[in-house]
Amino acid sequence: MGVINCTPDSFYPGGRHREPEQAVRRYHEVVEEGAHLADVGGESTRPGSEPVTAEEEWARIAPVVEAARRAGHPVPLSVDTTKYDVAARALDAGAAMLNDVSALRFEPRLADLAAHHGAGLVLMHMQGTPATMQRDPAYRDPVAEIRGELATAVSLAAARGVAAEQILVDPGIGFGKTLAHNLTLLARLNEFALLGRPILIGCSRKGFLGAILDGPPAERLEGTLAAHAAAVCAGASVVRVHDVRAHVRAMKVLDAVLAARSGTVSRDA
Ligand code: HH2
Repeated sequence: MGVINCTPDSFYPGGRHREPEQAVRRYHEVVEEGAHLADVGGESTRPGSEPVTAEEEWARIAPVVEAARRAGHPVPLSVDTTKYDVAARALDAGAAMLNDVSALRFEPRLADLAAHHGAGLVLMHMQGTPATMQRDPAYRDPVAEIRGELATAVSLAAARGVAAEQILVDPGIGFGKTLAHNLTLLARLNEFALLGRPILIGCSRKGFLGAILDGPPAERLEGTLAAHAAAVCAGASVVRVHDVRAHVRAMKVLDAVLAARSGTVSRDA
């Protein structure tokens, strides 16, 4: 899943596409570089960020939503939003998926929209809100608690008419988690398989990698690839990334190794 952030303030400066032309160009690059999904967002959710209005958020992403429609949706378009109006307009304009970083806590009606449109729905765990989430996050057992909250969100979506096949789950790396929490979630990602839904993971250039590598977001590509490889080995189906080309190449090798492990490739091939 290739990220297109139409924002002036995302945590990774290299991923900020504030001008409409820049964002549209990035959309086409993401597709060309081999992404299977494109995820467009118009509001940063970095720690300490403040929300923008629905009007502003829609104005930011609309050029990309329109470009995807004009291109005939070469890959499904996902919209990273927690707002009903933004989600409704994007789905009406052809988006195929909602990426909700609040797992229906901020706006339960996103489930109604996903049900009505037959759209995909990513339910991502966050403790608190972006403004507060990194102020001393705490869990007794992060895996058990986060899995439990995701199970509740999956049930809520189902109760509002979303079919199980439409739902993906995401433990929300960096969203109300310490370095130790993030590492535990990655190390025990296989335990989220109990939810019975595909797992999406987003480690791309995030702060926990900076804590390990002692470098800014611009210097976290190798760390991102390592974390995503570990996540896929532990069962992740979708990785949300800023660097599509590098991931397509890395995942091609990983897929080949995993195919050999599962015996789908002959030893002589
Ligand atoms: N991470 C970010 C945003 N949306 N969605 C899902 N499902 N999973 C994630 O891990 C995730 C997400 C944060 O990254 P980014 O969009 O690059 O930053 P910002 O929120 O500062 O724009």
